[in-house]
Amino acid sequence: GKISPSMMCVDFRRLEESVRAMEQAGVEYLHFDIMDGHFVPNFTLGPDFISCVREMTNIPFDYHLMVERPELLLSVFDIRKGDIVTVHQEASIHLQRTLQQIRDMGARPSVALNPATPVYALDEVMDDLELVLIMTVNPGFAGQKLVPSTIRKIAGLKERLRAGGHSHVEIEVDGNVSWDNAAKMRHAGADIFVAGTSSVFRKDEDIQALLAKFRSCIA
Ligand code: S6P
Ligand code: MG
Repeated sequence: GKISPSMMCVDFRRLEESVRAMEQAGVEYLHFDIMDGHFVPNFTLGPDFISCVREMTNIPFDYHLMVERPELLLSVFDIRKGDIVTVHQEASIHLQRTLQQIRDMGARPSVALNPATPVYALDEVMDDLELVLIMTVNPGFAGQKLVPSTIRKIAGLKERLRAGGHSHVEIEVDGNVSWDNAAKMRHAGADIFVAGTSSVFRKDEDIQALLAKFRSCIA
């Protein structure tokens, strides 16, 4: 499995040293939660912060847009070849066109599903995406508890991808990916794991040691 640490959980006073620790641990992506106060009742990271991290590292970015009409905001971010750009199915009216726009930017198109959104909502865009992000909590905040039905949902998606000839599509999981939940999600078929306060971001604990432990949970 691949690791994508959630940057909204970083101690911002220690941003640069945290990024170095993630480099040392060989994380595959950095996960940026972008919230607009409309699609979700919270505000988080914006383009200036993200560009600042871009100057520190070459780790590919994993943009998670929890915003209404994400297609109108793609141009404000420094999106590079190989980055993941995830938009929510529930927030995108012209989803196919938005995924095409992301692909045209050289990035990896991805769609997120809230816990209440069924996987069949993606049937008509399967050829347009490279990843599906299964939200295992309702989006908006770090530190929430798993919605249990989402574990079954991961397994259901895995099977649907296989049956439809889309096995190359990766499954990312986001929300309460604790040590225990990570193992369950791995078993259900997840490929990319967002690490947050449930695992690697803990006050006064060594992030590098926690990342190594996380890696072993998803191996
Ligand atoms: C939630 C957001 C997530 C959180 C992550 C935090 O809306 O999309 O990426 O940052 O879930 O991890 P945890 O372990 O605190 O749930
Ligand atoms: Mg997220």
